[in-house]
Amino acid sequence: HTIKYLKDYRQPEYWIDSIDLQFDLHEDHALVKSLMKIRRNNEIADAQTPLVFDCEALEIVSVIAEDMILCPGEYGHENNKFTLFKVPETFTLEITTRIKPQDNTALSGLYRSGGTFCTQCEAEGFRRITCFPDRPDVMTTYSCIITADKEKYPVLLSNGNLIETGDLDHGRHYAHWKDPFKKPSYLFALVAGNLVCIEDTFKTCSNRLIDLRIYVEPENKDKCGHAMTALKQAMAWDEEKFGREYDLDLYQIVAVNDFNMGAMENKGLNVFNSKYVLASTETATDIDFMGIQGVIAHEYFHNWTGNRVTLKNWFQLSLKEGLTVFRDQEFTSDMNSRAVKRIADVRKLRAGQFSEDSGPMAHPVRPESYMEMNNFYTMTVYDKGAEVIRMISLILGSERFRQGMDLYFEKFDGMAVTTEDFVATMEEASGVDLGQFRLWYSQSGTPRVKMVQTHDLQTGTLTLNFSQTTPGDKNQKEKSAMHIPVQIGLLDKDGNEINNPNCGLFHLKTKTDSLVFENVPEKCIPSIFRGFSAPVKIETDYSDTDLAFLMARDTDPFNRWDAAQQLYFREIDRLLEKTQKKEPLGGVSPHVLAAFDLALDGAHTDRALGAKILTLPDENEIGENYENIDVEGIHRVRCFLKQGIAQQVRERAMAIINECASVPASDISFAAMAKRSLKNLLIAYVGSLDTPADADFVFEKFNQADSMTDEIAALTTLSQMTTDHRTVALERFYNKWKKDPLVIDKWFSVQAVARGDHGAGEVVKLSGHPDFSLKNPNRVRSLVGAFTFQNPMGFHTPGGEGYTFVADQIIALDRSNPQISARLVSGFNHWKRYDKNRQSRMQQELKRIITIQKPSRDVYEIVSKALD
Ligand code: HT7
Ligand code: ZN
Repeated sequence: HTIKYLKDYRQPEYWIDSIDLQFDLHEDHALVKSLMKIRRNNEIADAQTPLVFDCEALEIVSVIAEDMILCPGEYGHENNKFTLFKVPETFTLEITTRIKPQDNTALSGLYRSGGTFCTQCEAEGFRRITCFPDRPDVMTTYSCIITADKEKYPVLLSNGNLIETGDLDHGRHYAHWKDPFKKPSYLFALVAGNLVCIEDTFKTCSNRLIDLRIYVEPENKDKCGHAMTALKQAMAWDEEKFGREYDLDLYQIVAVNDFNMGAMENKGLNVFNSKYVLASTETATDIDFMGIQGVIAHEYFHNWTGNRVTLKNWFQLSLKEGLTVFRDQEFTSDMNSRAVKRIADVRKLRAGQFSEDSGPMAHPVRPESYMEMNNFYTMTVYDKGAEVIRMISLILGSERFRQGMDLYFEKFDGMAVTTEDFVATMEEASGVDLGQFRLWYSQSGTPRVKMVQTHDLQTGTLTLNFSQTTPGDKNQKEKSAMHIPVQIGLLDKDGNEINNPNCGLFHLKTKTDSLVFENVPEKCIPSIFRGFSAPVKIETDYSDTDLAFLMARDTDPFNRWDAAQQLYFREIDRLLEKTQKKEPLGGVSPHVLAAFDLALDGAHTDRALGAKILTLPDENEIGENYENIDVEGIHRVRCFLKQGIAQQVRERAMAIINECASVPASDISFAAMAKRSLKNLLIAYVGSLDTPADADFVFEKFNQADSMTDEIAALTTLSQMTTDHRTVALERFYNKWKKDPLVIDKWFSVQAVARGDHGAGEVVKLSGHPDFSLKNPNRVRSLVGAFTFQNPMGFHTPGGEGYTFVADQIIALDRSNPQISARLVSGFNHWKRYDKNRQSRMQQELKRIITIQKPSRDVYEIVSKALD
């Protein structure tokens, strides 16, 4: 398995000016004819330079160069490369390949999902369809003719515009598509199936009418409305906020059940995991509705950030992904609540990306090397990448940021470029120096920032002393100081903003620096990193009273939530120390209970934010604070804290639950979702008390639920209780929903994350359930993924049964779908942070995985880095 390095990047030796594809789809194979116009890149190649294309899992049927049939000896076909040894400066090449979509379990290239043929070409799937320079800097115009049986596959789709359709002999038919825009091969798509569509239109800012179509299986036709609304919202928002208009006359989305990721932004023909399209309030939760809105928008925004302006090479992945995540986060903030969206994103970043950044897979936002590109669709590239864009927009200010974006599109439309091109353009448009800021792209690891206050009440001088460090890792042993934007405000003792010239944006650029505020004669509290202005770990000298004050009074809603988190973390830490010393836990600190009580009052005015503030960090988020993770201790003290709070607020919680009960299931407005989230959070608190009366109460909520949000929330709470209602509810739920795969995924997940203290037995048993299958990625994620990543007690069972179970799944899955298999391996990445027993068991499983016969490149890369 070879490693590819950014420093080795060279331009392609041959350009492909156009490609005409013809697909003949049959039940047991597909024939792919590709006719290319090829031109030598004279900047780096000459007449001696062989033409080398990528190819994988292909049977080559024929090769014709300039109308001359070549025999096998005249071209090379080995080690996933197709070679022509000597070629003219320009020529045509026709290659016919035979592939087996029905046997393609990796879901990369052309494959079948149920009765539908579909493609997934990002990152390197096009080479599994035909021989081609499968790299994003080769941009080509595509035409595509599809022929197939008309009855089985009435719908034939590809990128761009439909040119012609017609009937053929033997019950077959064809469709001819042409995409006027040049694109890299990873954006090619084809779909053929028995699908129905819902249609709508969108009028653009220049009055062009765009046809919008969402294709699904016939039984799901009534579940596409929300996705269509989201698409139209996204199209309008991109015009308003970024001046970006859609460019083709047709925008198509297809939902498939078997998909490795969330969705794919193929030009004019997005292919989606059905999870991010289908929704009705009976079958989808509010979180699902939000997820659909975000992913539909994300893929739409790629049309400009990714498709029109694309990547020079895969090391630049964050150029499109970080930027597009930033754009979808801004969209969601504008459509719903900015504070709530920010909190959700930061929780994800802290739990997932910070942990990635401190483990064996740590890499910069712009990686320097990779073995398997699919392993680099990471939270660092996506979510830290989005944070980097957010910091640029903060440093430049929104107006100059917009000017920078306009210039970026103007300069690079139709080109394949780099993150450096992006940053340089931002500098050019704004005049701001981002020299040191570039480290955010090249240096891995999460910076730690410490803030210590000194306040001289006599002189009225408040000094905030900042220091920053980033721990060394394999990428860079010594880290340089970063340019860290710190958004700061000051609050007086009544919670009013103090107007001081030094409030606002502070640029921390050196290892230590101080910010001095004059004329602050009275006690005040600084509120720093407002809105989480930089993706760093923050340490402060706040007292518990300061945190409780910020939690109640900060004018920055994100920092109110963050203060609550810090308060919970401190309490957990205090309790954890007691458990480790085997001391009795006593009770929950009165100041924490008082702060919670106050927050419950505040939840009346903003329920969505209230629900976030009242949510305890989960066990993974807590574990992230410790170098050595005490699995049982964390579980125990978190339960203790939750129950302590529940006891205290039970009566008030009941009142709020009743108050929020009236919202109709069909109402998916943000206000209605907020009510449901607060209500269900409080039901979970009550349920944590686990008395028979509480069990009856939650069971009643389960039986009364008229939306999936309420139903799954009650089921989740019940499944963590000891009551017999648990079994009845799970069975009832299964029987009600057994025909709906997306709901049955939820049924598996609920059980996968519950009862960790009972060991891994239930999950092992569920993997033998007739509805469990390794063939469907959503199902694998819902059981094995949820267990591995969201059930620390179960996965880390001291006897090692959790590890063995997951390793068995990884090994089995690696033979069929390496991408999904490799994702699971990262559950073992932090093995060195556990006790000796767990360390040795996890290490043993990693070794077992890597010694199987021929592990895939995907799995090999993650395991070998974890073991290193
Ligand atoms: N750009 C898309 C990435 C993607 C993908 C990557 C590897 C393997 C399968 C995949 N499916 C989709 C999705 C996105 O970020 O929008
Ligand atoms: Zn994306």
